[in-house]
Amino acid sequence: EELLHRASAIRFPSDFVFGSATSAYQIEGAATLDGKGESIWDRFTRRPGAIVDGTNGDVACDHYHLFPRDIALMKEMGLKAYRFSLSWPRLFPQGSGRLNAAGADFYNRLIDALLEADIEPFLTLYHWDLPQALQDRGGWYNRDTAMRFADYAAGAAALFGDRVTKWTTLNEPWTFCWWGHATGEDAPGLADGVKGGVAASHHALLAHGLAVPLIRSEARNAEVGITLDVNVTEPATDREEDVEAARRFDGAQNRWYLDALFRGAYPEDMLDLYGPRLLPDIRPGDLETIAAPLDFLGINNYRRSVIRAGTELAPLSFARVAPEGSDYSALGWEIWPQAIEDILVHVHETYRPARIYITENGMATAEETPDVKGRIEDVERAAYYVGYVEKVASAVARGVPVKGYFAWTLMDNFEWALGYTAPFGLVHVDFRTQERRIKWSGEVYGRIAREAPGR
Ligand code: PNW
Repeated sequence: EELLHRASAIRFPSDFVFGSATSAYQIEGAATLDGKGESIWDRFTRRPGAIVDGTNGDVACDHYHLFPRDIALMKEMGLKAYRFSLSWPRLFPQGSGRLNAAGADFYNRLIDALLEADIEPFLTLYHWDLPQALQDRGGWYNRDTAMRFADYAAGAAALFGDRVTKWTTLNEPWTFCWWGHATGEDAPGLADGVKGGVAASHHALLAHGLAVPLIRSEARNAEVGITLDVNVTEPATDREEDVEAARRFDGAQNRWYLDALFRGAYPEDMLDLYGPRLLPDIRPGDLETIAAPLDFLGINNYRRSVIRAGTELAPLSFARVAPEGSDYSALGWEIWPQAIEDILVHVHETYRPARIYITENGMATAEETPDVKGRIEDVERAAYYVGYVEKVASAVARGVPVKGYFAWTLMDNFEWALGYTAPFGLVHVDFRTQERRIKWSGEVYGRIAREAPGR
């Protein structure tokens, strides 16, 4: 097949790692077992209408019990790294204070099994499942949550830092701050507009900055980074109002985080746009804390953002445009492989992070069922991976220091507000039986993982 030929032609440096990514709430299940505390997603999924199919992550992929099988699948596909997150309330049911020993035991067994299988753990501390106990005290609106996160990070680094060297503080602050606090589509489900998104973002970034030096001092040889979902943003037309809307959107999603982390300052145009009425309590020294030097930047990229002037989230006042003639995933996300090369080159040239990992990239389809031969022939997803990985290779060839790539996601799982209706996996999961089977995309991606580095 043509796709397999293209997959086999991809070349990367020999130290480039291919892996897959997941997050705790989306796969673990065991939501109330062994002393785990409640998270904001446990709570939010109970809200009528919050999740399109009325489901939740109570069981999900039952990875809590089935992780040895999941590691065997990674091994079968030839993956060399695994990006996963810790459930904060599984370790600290109240958010801080008492450690739940059974939670620590679970992650110890997971990490040991990964190392045994020669798969490098890339650990993320926060992938959206805030302890509900902290939400009850204001969550990311409360500056104290940043201090609690720092305690949690130090605790986790002390527990696992003898074996884990790759540490990521937050996954996608833009997404969890804005979708959780501005639009309310994600937990904790607050629809407080721009003011909510910006306030949550500042405390999340502060949490990150406070955690960085603590992870370095508690873990051995730690490399510390953060993962952002940054998108190339293009105006839909060259009309002044669309160009301005695209600049505002880029300011909110990309520059707010990148400028703070890499330049120690929020972008002036965004400070002006938000003004005293919408800006949170930003204290002297906060930006210095946030701009703690990083070992790597994680980039999640799925699509590009084509933006025109509109009515969403005033005063950002934008609308998303779906360019004609493009292909779209089942979620209506534009498939545009060039976007991943463009964003890598742009971030490298503008901010010069020491190293970059693509920490997520992947594609949703409609729900899939095995054919008569028991196979899932997800050709579109396989083509998506080949197309995007080719563009990551071009970025490397252009001198961008990309050191690894993680497919989102290892296996079909709980896709947040979309429940189980939007599978992204390299591996199909039958949620009635917990049976797993590697899809065609998993075979193609496995070929890339095994063959592309160092040839
Ligand atoms: C990521 N967008 O979120 C998350 O990190 C994952 O947990 C999630 O399952 C995955 O992407 C797929 O949705 C995103 O609008 C949410 O482009 C939204 C976007 C991208 C990523």
